[in-house]
Parts: sequence; structure tokens; C-alpha cells
Amino acid sequence: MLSLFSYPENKLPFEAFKQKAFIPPGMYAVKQETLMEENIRKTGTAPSADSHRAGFVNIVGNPNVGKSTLMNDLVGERLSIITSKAQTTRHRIMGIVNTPEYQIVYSDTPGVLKPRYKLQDAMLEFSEGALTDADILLYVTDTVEKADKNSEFLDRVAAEKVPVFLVINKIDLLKDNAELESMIDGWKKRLPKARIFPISALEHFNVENLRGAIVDALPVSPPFFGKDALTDKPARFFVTEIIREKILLEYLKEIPYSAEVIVEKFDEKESSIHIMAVIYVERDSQKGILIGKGGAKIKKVGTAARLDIEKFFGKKVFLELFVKVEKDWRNRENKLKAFGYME
Ligand SMILES: Nc1nc2c(ncn2[C@@H]2O[C@H](COP(=O)(O)OP(=O)(O)OP(=O)(O)O)[C@@H](O)[C@H]2O)c(=O)[nH]1
Ligand SMILES: [Mg+2]
Repeated sequence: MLSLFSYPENKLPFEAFKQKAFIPPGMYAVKQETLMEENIRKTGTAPSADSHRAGFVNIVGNPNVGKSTLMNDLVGERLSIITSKAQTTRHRIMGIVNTPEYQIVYSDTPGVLKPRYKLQDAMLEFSEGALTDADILLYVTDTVEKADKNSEFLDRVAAEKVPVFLVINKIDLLKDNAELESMIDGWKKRLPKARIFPISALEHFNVENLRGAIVDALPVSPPFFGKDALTDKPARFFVTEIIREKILLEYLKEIPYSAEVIVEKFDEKESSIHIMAVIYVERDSQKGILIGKGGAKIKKVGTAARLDIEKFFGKKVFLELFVKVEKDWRNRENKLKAFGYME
């Protein structure tokens, strides 16, 4: 098996990488249970309280660079939704990794952008909040964006007191090492104190190395959550996110950005879950587009969402979807509060 090593100590094994001599795309290499089992096997017993380590590892960066893809890979579960559209993530979502020795609380955050409406103000607040309470900060960029994008936010990252790991994602899109090296040189100037990790989150390349560095940098601390916790969000949240993902995938332009999903009923039985959800849009015209001719579009969204929700919960799911109009909700504070974006 190919050994993964970090820049700058070694050159990246690009040839092997290109030949896919590593874990295949789409597979999360480490499942939580495996991690647990491995650690118990290695240590035999649980660690003592004064050597337990725990910390918040906050993942920030511009839209669409792969923050959610990376968090899912690090956690080993599909907690955050991922699409090719910018501004997919709207909340701060925690993904927790537990072993007997440590607890890592990852936070995925919305991509940083200049707010044009109140919803985006709230999204930016989630990202900025993640700068204030990190034990380790992962600033994610990709091989497409330039180092001067969003420089105000980057200045704040550069001024961080905690360790900053600069993650250059999507290196699978690069031609060769020379291209990568010049990119790294540029970033070294921009964030001189940061450790640099070129990775491909999608192809799970060099992610283990990043994980190891995170574990090494964790402070000694008792756990922040129960040792069986996976996330800070309730089950309903993941239902709304999965439906929103299907909307992002199915519709063009403003529709996905004008849509919010609220779960009104979540009735869980031993072997099935009955869910009723409402999709809110901002205008009547959007409602028509969302539903589609004879309800064809919404049916497609419902089926795709149901299949994923069944996978997520491991149970049969009955999903009812309704579409309602909530005029201009993205700019109304009371609606943003009701939808969980503001306190
Ligand atoms: N080629 C390539 N694409 C990737 C990689 N990681 C993520 N992507 C793709 O980049 C797109 C955005 O990924 P996300 O994980 O949703 O990005 P994000 O930073 O969370 O985006 P926002 O939530 O909108 O801020 C998706 O189409 C991913 O499949 C990678 O390593 N290589
Ligand atoms: Mg995201």
C-alpha cells in the first residue's frame, strides 16, 4: 500500500496517485467503529483522564473549495451535504470523532462571502465564529482559487494564535508536482506560519497525514461531548439537509438559494420513520417551478431524498413534501430565527 507523506518533507507520489494506488473515491477510509476498535486493541485499556485529549478543529474557507467533503472524510460519515454549487452549507455543523484517547470536534462552516442578504449575514457569522473558538484551524483552499481571494478573512486567519493548517484541496486536478510547488510557494508567503497539506478530499489522498497532524496537535482536555456523540445536530436537521441537497442538484439559478426546508413531523417507529417536511420559497413563481408539471419535479426530489434518508437512518422512510411561500424570508429576521439561523 502506498505510504502517504506530507509536504515539504517529501515530494508527493504523483505518479502513484494518478494511477489510483490508494483508497478508491467515494469510500470513507476510516469508520468510527474501526477507529475505536483499533485503539482499544492497541492500548488494551481506556486512557487515564489526565492524558485524554480533545479539541475543536474548525474548517473554514471560501465557498466550494471542499470543506464539507473534507469533514465527511475526516469523520467517516456523510454529515454535511455536498454539491458543485457554491453556498451549499448554511450552518455550522459539528462532526465528532471519538477514540478512547481523544475526541476531535470538527466544525464544517459555510463558505465565506460578502453578504447580500440577511441569511448570508447569518452564514458569515457561523464562519467568523469558527475563528474565535478553534483549537486548530483548518483553512481550506483549492487548486483553482487564488491566494488573494477574500483577503480580509485571510488576514484574520494569519493572525490566529492557534495552529493553522492550510489545506490545499483538489490536487487531483493538477498536472504535476511543479504546478503544486509554485502554488505552495505562493501560499507560504500569504500564510507563513501555517503548516501546508496538499490533499484531495474527494480521492482521500493525503488525508490520513492531515488527520495524524491534527491528533498530534490536540490539547490535553476532557471530552466536550459524550464519547458516543457523532454531531451536535438533531436527526431532523439531517433530513432537512438531505432534501436541500436534492433541491440544489435539481434546480437552477435562484431556486435552491431561495428554498428552506423545515421538518414538521418526524415520527420514528422501530422499523420506519414518517416524515412531513415543508419547502419554503420566496415567491409564487418559484413554487410553480419547484413543483413542476403535474408535480413531476417535486416527486423526483422526494424520491431521491427518501432514498438517502433511508440510508442515513437505516430505516424505511415515508416522506411527504409540501411547498409553501414565505415572502422574502431570506431578509426577514423573524423568519431567520424561526429557521434556526439566528438566536
Ligand atoms: N476534483 C475535486 N473535487 C472536489 C474535491 N473535494 C471536493 N470537490 C468537489 O467540490 C465541490 C464542492 O465541494 P463541497 O465539499 O460542497 O465544498 P464546500 O467548501 O463545503 O462548499 P460550500 O458549502 O458551498 O462552502 C463538489 O462538487 C465536490 O465534489 C477534490 O479533492 N477534488
Ligand atoms: Mg459545504
